Amino acid sequence: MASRTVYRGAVPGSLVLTLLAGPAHAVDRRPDAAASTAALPAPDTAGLSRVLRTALAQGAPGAMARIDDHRTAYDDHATVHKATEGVADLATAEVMDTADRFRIGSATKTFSAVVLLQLAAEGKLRLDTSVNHYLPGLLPDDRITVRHVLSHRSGLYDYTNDMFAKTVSGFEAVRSKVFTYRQLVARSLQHARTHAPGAVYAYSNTNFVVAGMLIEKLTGHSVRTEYDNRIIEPLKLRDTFYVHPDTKIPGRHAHGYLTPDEAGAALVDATEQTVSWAQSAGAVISSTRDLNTFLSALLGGRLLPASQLAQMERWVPAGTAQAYGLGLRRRDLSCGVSVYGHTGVVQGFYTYAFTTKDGRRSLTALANTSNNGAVQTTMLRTLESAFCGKQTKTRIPAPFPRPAVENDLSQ
Ligand code: REY
Repeated sequence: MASRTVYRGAVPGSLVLTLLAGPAHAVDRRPDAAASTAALPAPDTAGLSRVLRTALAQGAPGAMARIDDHRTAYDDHATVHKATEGVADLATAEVMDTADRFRIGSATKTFSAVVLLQLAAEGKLRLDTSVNHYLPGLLPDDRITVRHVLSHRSGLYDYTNDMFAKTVSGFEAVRSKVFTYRQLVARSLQHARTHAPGAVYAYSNTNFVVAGMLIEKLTGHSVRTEYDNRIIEPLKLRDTFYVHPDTKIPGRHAHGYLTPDEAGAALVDATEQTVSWAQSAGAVISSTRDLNTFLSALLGGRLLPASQLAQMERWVPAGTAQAYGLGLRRRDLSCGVSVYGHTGVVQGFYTYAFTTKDGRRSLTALANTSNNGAVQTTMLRTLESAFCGKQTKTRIPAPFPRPAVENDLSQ
């Protein structure tokens, strides 16, 4: 993708200049373990295929990955690596194809965060203001801010924990339901909050239901309209849709197969569902190409002014070798490279979508099953193949300078 500005909001003058400069002149604001994609080893494409085959051996009907590698900022035509294994549809034996669309689950959260950060750039939203200022009376604690919600530090219980305590019956109970955002928040509020506002990171879908409510309140439009106008149309993402509450994936797509909790039980075709239980937290449909384009544009500075992207990259610790910003996850790989994006889990689909600091090398990988921990762990290794290249033997990663993790959780 060319270094074209697509952000169309009202950005203060100096920020417009930064945006117009595009990725070729974008300035890294802080030290990073691998700021330049030129320094990355070539992707290990044979290793990538081996990882996908392992996912099949562990129970995924199919798996695929696409790497878009823009080696320099001036390189409009990326080198594309595609890998596929197995089938997109068990009934027809149609083989998996990287053009197949699929449900991206929580990678949706990055879309929601981008919309809100554009609204912040337009002066319509302040990150450190109480959610209740914008949505009076919604939450039981005025101290919960927009920033807490976008960084999973609100303490709002994740209502999907009890919704999907039983995997298949929980799914069947909601697959054709249409929820309002308020109904989902109400389910969360039946439980005590998990911690005080701002205290720690605790992943919860409730946060990005609140994000969807904020988008609709501040714009007067549905999240679908805002995703379309601010992201999908400007980036020409032809495989990306928000069709809620429609249940079908438009056009060519992979079927998703949910793994039951009972060992040996047959996979459940979960492709068709409203995804109303997730909406702005997880209901977007996309493709490997579009997710790579989206993340490349985001990290390349073409969706947000630099100051808003910097807010998105204020990290809080979020588990081993990872940190969370605002709707954006950072993963620290064994070779010393950090990558930025999101994972997604929706019934039948595991998604990994990550890009480099400069947005020039992106990977999206999908397995068309879920509720299978072995497959989920295996698919994480696609990141190592894509960004760390060939590694001769398994090694204990040496310590390397990581990008800063924010320890000041006070705000
Ligand atoms: C919901 C359960 C997962 C998935 C979830 N997804 O919160 C959001 C995300 C949108 O982070 C389901 N697991 C499965 C179970 C476990 O039902 N009992 O694995 O498909 O992407």
